[in-house]
Amino acid sequence: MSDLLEGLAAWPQQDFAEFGSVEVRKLGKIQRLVGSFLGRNWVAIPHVTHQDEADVTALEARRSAHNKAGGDKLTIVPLLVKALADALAAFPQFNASYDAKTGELTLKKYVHVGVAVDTPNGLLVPVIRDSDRKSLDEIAREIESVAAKARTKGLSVAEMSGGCITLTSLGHIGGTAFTPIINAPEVAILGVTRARTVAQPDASGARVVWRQMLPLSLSYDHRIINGADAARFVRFLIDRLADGGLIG
Ligand code: CAO
Repeated sequence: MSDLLEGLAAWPQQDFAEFGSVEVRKLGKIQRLVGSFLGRNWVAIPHVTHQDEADVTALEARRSAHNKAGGDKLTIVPLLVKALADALAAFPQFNASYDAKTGELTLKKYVHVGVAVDTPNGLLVPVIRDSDRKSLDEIAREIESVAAKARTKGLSVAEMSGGCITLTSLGHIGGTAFTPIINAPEVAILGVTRARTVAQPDASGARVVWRQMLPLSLSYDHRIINGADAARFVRFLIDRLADGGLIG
């Protein structure tokens, strides 16, 4: 890994107090650990991020009806976990891990989806095991409970291990697109930002209709996945999200 930095200038050392008043804070253990993983992954994996938008107008109408009918509240995150589980079954090279030392690609027959959770101590990624075999309500309940646990008590290593792909959603905050960093040893990560309502021509082109568009940002390991496959993977997600059928 250190060879990758060869030839680069040393990190700038500065006494910031020379320029004005400062406060020095030590980063927490989790933030430092997560930061070291992110730094490694960013440097060691050739990332490309594919951007697209899913028309979620029908899905959002069904989700809103589902939530109004009572029962467990559904956000778009469990729907995305379900769509990702379907996409991993259709595109096995996305459900894989690559060992550059041996040149071996391990293809996984299980589907465990990680969901990034923003906590006061840093970013944690609990894994929803067997996402392909769980109902939408089960996934929604599990995300809610594991996210609450991540924010209050923290998570065990076991609860954050074994993920096949990660979902990172900033949609409740905003954004139009971003470049998420792959959570090694996975080979792809899906980032989601805020859905927006846009005016578009209808199929005939004669009328303008309002559509809800969800921005998707898929970062992938270009050693394993080529751009065309990434575009097909995201297209698959878009089709899965467009028909509203994810909500039974
Ligand atoms: N577009 C528009 N609104 C969205 C949305 C989107 N893409 N995604 C979520 N929302 C809305 C939800 O519908 C909900 O709205 P209402 O309360 O009005 O129904 C609201 O935002 C709150 O969402 P939430 O955060 O409570 O729940 P969630 O299921 O969307 O997300 C979780 C759960 C755990 C993924 C999220 O809370 C979280 O921690 N995300 C941060 C991940 C992160 O930091 N990633 C960065 C990694 S890189 O550093």
